[in-house]
Amino acid sequence: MDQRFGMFIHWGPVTLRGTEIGWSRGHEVPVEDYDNLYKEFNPVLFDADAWVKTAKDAGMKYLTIISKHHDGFCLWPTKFSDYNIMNSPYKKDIVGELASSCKKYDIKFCVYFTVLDWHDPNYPIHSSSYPPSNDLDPKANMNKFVRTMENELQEIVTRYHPYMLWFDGNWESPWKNEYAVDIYKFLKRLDPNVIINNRLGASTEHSKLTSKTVGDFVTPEQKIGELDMNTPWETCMTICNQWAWKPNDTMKTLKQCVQTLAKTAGGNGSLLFNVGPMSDGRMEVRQVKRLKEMGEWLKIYGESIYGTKGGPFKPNELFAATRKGDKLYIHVFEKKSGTLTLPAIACIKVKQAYLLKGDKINYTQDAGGAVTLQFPEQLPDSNDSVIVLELNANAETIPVAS
Ligand code: FHN
Repeated sequence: MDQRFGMFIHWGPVTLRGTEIGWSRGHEVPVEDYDNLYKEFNPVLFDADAWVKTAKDAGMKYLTIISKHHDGFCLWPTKFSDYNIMNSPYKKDIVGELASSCKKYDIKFCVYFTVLDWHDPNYPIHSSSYPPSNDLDPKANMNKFVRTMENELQEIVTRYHPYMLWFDGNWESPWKNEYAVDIYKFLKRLDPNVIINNRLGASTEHSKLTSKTVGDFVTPEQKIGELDMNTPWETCMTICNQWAWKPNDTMKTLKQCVQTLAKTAGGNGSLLFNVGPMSDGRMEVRQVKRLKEMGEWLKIYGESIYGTKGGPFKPNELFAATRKGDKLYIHVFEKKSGTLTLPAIACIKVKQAYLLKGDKINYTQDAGGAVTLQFPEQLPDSNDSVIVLELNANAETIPVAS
């Protein structure tokens, strides 16, 4: 959770069509076509170091690569399915190359792994639909399917030693929580330190803990999670709209990107920000540029994100707050007027206030503890200017303001 910001990468042969990974199978792309795209998949411009360097320059601390998505195609040389990268013209271990590059650039290497697999004959559902189809294939065999899953996960954990495993596709009826509990224990036996998200347990609820949750943190999707000081959470979100690459897809502005990160950290959560590389192996230049711009912001303001806690104030359109030790960081998104009055922080005194890496800020604090900040004529950053309040106590102990 202290890492706060990671790269998510959705990629595969589907990028040859620019449609959504998994879900376009049997819809925009007929199944027969989709399942044979790997025979044309040859991303000769793929450069693992370039992808990892893009993450590093963005200020990201971890990277999560799709090893297998709902379409069943494996981006690593697995012994347990012929439907893998070594049977494509490309014939290189994408997952392995990214694992080595992450090590080289000190980026924590993480792996996405789908539970459901519409391509595997032993998984009873073979078509992408939501709500899921109830037409279960009687010839399928879930026990064999779960064993294949264990074998493939053993390959991934013992070969690439992922820091975190990001499961997904846990909402269809063939998947039972018993399988999830067994797999969770199996993985923690393989590597007690591996972190596992909450999409292993059989559930459609991703944003909060439930009695059936199997995993270590919750995963709101395409929205910023609620402020929560107890349950670890990580929002996953696309820098464009589609998870896999789509030509001319709408890309988020720098203000949207920076404020999404700050509001996520302000909610005490982390952001897993998704990029969909192209079929030739390159990430779009405009997306790399946008990520670099986020990195420029973090070079100045990173102290107010990495290793901080969220709160005590709820993030909103005007500001969010993060905290570490005796420092409270106010992320100012918009200057509606010349001042900003914060909810009262009882019995705690503000010793001084200043722009992070900048000038002093004038402020008053009333008897009830409410602080009013005097904004300078011009705020240094129109996307998010950070004001530091040094307190006479540990900011992390302040209860969340109701
Ligand atoms: O179906 C997937 C989708 O393709 C994508 O992988 C996202 C990423 O979190 N998860 C699922 C939708 O909830």
